[in-house]
Amino acid sequence: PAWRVPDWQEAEEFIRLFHTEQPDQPVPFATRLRQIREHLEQTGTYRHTHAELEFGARVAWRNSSRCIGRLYWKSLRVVDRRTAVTAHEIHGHLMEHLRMATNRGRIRPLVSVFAPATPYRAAPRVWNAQLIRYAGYRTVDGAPIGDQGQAAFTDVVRRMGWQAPGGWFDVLPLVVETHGDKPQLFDVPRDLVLEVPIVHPDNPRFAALGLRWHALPAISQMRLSIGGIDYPLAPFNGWYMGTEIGARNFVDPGRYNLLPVIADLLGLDTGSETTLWRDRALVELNVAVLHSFQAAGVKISDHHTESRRFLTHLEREEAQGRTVPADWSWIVPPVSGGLTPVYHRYYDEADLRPNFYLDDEARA
Ligand code: HEM
Ligand code: NRG
Repeated sequence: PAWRVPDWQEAEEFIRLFHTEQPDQPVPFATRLRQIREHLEQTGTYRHTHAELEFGARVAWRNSSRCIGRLYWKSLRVVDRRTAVTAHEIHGHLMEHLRMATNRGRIRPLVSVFAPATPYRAAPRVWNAQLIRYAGYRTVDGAPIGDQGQAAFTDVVRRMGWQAPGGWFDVLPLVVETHGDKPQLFDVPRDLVLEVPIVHPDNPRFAALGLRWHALPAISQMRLSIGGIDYPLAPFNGWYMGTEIGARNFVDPGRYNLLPVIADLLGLDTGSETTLWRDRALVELNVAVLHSFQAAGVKISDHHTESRRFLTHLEREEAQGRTVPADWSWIVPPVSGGLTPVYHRYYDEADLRPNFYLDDEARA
C-alpha cells in the first residue's frame, strides 16, 4: 500500500509519548495535538517537527525487539533528508550517509530519514536490502560465487543493465526509485566502502582465502513508522557484532557456506560430526573476523560484550519504568548462545511503536 491515512490514535499516542519523555517543548502538548488534527483533516497527513522526528527514530530503535545493540539508542544521529526529491539527490545523500557513518572506521550509529508517503506523492525507495552488499552469481556449471543471499537481487540489477564483474565481493549498485519515475541504478564509489581483509591472529593461511567484509551494516529496506506516518526510506546503521559475519554471512549454506573450506584449511577431520569440525572451524572464523576488524581500526563488538550491554540496557530501561520488548530467537547470538547471559531468560514480546518494519512488498 503506497498510501494510508495516518491513524489519529497513533499520532496522538506518539505526541503524548514525546511530551511525556521530553517535557518543556516550545509548543505545548494540547496545542500541538490540535495542530496535527487540523492538518490531518485538511491535508490527509501531518508533518513531524525535527525534534519529533529525532525522538521518533530513536524510540523506533529502542523498540526494535530483534536488536541486541540498543543500549546506545539515545545517541542515534538522525539526519533529516525529507526534502530530497530526485533519485540523483537521494543517491548523493545516501553516499553522505556512508561517509558520516563509516567515519574511517569509528562507526557512528546513524539514520537518514527521507520523505514519507503523502496523498500526492509516493515516497522514495531503495530496492537494496542494505546500502552495501556483495553480489552473488553461479558459474555455467552451477558453482556458487559471491553472496548467494543476493543472487536474486543480483539478477534484477543485471537485467537493469549492471555490468557484473563476477567476483566474490562485488559491491552491488543501488536501485533508487522515486515518484512516478523508473528506478535508477547508481554505483557506490569504492572509496566510500570501507572493507576489512580477513586474517587470523595466528594462522597465516587464512589470509590466502582472500576473504573480506564491509565495515558498515546499513539496512535500507525497513520502513520507519512514527506516529502513524510511514517513512519507507530511512536507512540506518550501527556497527557489526562479529557473529553476524563470522557465524552467518560466511557460514549459512545460502550465503558463503565457508565451513568446509575453513575445516580443510585447519586440517580437521570432517568424516564424522562427532569431531565437532564445524564448531571448531566456526570459532576460528569468528576469531579471525574480530581480530581483522580490530587490526584494521574498524569498530566491531563480540557477542559476549554485546550481550552484557543488552542486559545493562534492560536494567536501565526497567529503572525508567519501561518494558524492553525482545525476541529471544534474534537476541541470542548464533554461537555459544548458552555462554551469554541473554540466553538464560525470557523477554517481553510486545510490538511497540515507533518501530522499524520489514515491508511485505520488499523486493529482494
Ligand atoms: C538487528 C546489533 C545498531 C535496528 C540486529 C542484530 C544484531 C544487531 C546482531 C541481529 C541481526 C541479524 O541476526 O541479522 C546491533 C549493533 C548495533 C546496532 C551491535 C550497534 C550500534 C542498530 C541501530 C538500529 C538498529 C542504530 C536502528 C536505528 C535494528 C533492527 C534489527 C536489528 C530494526 C532487526 C533487523 C531485521 O529484522 O532484519 N542488530 N545493532 N540496530 N537492529 Fe541492531
Ligand atoms: N546481519 C546483517 C545486519 C543486520 C543488522 N545488524 C546490525 N545493525 N549490526 C549483516 O549484514 O550481517 N546495525 O544497525 O548495526
